[in-house]
Amino acid sequence: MYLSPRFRAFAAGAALLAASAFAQAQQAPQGLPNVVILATGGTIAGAGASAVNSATYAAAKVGVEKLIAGLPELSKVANVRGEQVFQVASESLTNDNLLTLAKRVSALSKQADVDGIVITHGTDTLEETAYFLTLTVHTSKPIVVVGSMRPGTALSADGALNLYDAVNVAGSKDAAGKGVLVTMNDNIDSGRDVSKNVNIKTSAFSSQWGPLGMVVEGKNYWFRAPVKRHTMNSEFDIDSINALPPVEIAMGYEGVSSIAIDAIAKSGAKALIHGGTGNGSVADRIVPNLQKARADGVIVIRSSRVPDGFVIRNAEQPDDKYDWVVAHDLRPQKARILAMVALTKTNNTKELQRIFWEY
Ligand code: DAS
Repeated sequence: MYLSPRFRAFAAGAALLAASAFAQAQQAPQGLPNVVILATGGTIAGAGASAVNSATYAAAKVGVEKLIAGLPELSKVANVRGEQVFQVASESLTNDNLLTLAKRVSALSKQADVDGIVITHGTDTLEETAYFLTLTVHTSKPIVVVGSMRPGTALSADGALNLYDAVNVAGSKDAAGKGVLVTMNDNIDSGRDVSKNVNIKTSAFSSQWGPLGMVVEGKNYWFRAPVKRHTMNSEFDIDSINALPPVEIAMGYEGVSSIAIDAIAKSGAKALIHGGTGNGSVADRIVPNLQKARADGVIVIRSSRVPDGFVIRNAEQPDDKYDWVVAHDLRPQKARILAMVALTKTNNTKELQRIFWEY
């Protein structure tokens, strides 16, 4: 049968269109949640020289597209797309990086075509970013921060399963409204509570109050929910925060001097977190230095270097008398995050103490 060249061209074009529509349909199976992965660097994007290098490697080397391409299983659980926000080791992230990331998360969370967000992140400061996001991003959509303790090139690397879990949770309706979450080593932890407690094991992350649940083979198992204020119930909103006030940390230890406290007090810091011994104890000889810092307008917040428990107000020190704040169960690095956020709204110590009880 004779077909004119024009018809043949038309038929070929139509066939191409049909093929690409079919491929599109294959690529984005209907009914899957839309999950955006924001990549910032860290070990989960790391690479080592050999498979036995589980601890010696370069962080922040692998781009987000490669992370996604390296995990084809993701396409069965969500329609995933990636954005490379930074490519850094998390110990080097700055306050400005934190603001940029949180504002991007906030913007994406408002998009109707985004059901959940995953942030791949270095593990060193993951707990601080997760807490900052839970304090300031107004969404009930799942936001999941994830890292890995070993690079993808290592034997028994943990990044792939951590990322698979994170995308599963981020695409899960039952993960909504639980604040920012962290999926590491099969656990689902609260971004507020979780900390890195071991510097070289895949079981590094834990919360003293326990995980919220677990994710196993793509299914979430929940056992508790957060009680502290977060996300939609937070009085802080990243969309109206454009700078974070400087807050520094001084640790307590046997033989401590006032060098760090005096330097911080003179640095223009708006608050000083004291990571004290025991229940936030302060060596007698440096109490006057903290009192002077307070008199000069610096907010003094007592935390503890002891990982678990919580600082009891007016126990080790007369906080009412000195007009100091206690950090409740927050470790110094988390107390600093809350202090920076709180100080964007108030420097009233009674208000600040309320905020430390509630968040
Ligand atoms: N340097 C660490 C970081 O980027 C590597 C990691 O554990 O992710 O936090």
